[in-house]
Amino acid sequence: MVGLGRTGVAASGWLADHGVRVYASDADGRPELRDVAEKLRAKSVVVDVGLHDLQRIKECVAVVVSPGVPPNAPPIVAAHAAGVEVVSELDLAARMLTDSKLIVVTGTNGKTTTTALIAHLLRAAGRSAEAAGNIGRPLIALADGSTPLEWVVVEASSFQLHDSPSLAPAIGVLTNLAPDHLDRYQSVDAYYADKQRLFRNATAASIWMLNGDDVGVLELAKDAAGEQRRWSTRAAADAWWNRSSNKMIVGDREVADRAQLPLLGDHNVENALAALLVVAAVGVDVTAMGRALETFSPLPHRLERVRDIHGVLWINDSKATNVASTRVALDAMDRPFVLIAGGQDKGESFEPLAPLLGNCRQMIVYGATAKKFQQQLGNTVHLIVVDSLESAVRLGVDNAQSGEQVLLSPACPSFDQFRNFEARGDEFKRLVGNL
Ligand code: UMA
Repeated sequence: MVGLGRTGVAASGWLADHGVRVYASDADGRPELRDVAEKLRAKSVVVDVGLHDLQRIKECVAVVVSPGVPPNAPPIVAAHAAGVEVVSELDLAARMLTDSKLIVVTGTNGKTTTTALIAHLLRAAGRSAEAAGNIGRPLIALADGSTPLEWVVVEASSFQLHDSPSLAPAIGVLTNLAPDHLDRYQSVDAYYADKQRLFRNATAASIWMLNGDDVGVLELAKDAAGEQRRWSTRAAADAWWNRSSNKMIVGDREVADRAQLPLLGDHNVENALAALLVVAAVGVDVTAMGRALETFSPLPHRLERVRDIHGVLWINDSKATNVASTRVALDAMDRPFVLIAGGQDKGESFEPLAPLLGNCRQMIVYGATAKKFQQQLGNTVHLIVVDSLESAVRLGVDNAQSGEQVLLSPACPSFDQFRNFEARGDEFKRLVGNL
């Protein structure tokens, strides 16, 4: 097992519990890995923290790779050179979940909400269903030998798809495509090529749900075997949003009113249409799904309303780790706002944000990309550079006026100052909670 984050711990533990001899290692020597190592050693896993023993890795029968470990990392290069099969934890788990049908959701943005919505709607319809994968719960956790689920809804990142040769979704969903992860991929095309691996085991029985408004999505899917259905927020499609009546429609049925969806931003209508298309394909009566949409709880860190303080609404969108995701958030702002952004540089240009900053009264930037924001957007918007998220929140309090919003939507990964986007969002909520 290469990498000992959430995935590595779950997969190593599962394999050891099932009688497999496991060597697990993590290049990082951070203190919390010592506890992790002790727990795994108690299951007879051989563990190295702070190094990968490449010789051992070359002698393994297979390597399970964590999503955050890039293909050019020394342990992966060594495994390939020695002819050792390299698979993702997702692939390992999918091979074990033979009694469940898989719904696999990928795309640049919207995949977590769509995944959670599908599982929620299926459960509301009385089906047994759970969500797992990139959403934060390793898929292997569902292969625990208990009563098999009818449906497993898997959020798959491009990193996970890269090493998942046996993943064969009954239903696959592609939400949208935009440049992302350019710190890991040499080109946008290489990133899209990993997304296209969703279709690699397509058969005539496969069903693909596609964003009909995204030409890149349609292009990527065009040669995939199976049936293709589309959703649209612009024109009639298999599922679509009729803006004049404000209804979401599946086939010839009006399923719900836009107002029944308890989520900020019209991009969430797209996510809801995708989810409705999926449950309709499963055979659920979609006319009952309007009520089910109403009971969906918004996910943390995605346009999450945090608090209203003296008429100023604070919104946590820490999950926005790329420009496309922040564009979606800006599009959802319906009143003047202060924007907080910044973080690690993953090579993207911030200029595509400019056309959406008309209502932005002030932009506060921090972190490794602060100067880059200033260079690229300093002439478009009133922009202030600060040293930390905490300083940004303090400045936001001083400057936001009643009737406005303060939005944290960083457009960057968090790793320059935080463990991950969840830690960044939690810190934002803590700071806002203390105001
Ligand atoms: N490491 C090595 N050697 C290396 C490089 C890294 O040992 O050469 C180690 C790191 O020190 C780290 C581990 O490998 O300890 C990598 O772990 P990981 O980053 O894969 O983290 P996990 O905790 O296993 O989380 C992963 C996903 N993380 C990533 O894809 C970066 C989580 O997605 C996912 O929820 C989890 O598996 C459960 O399936 C997070 C994410 O940011 C949410 N995903 C990206 C996104 O949504 O944009 C793709």
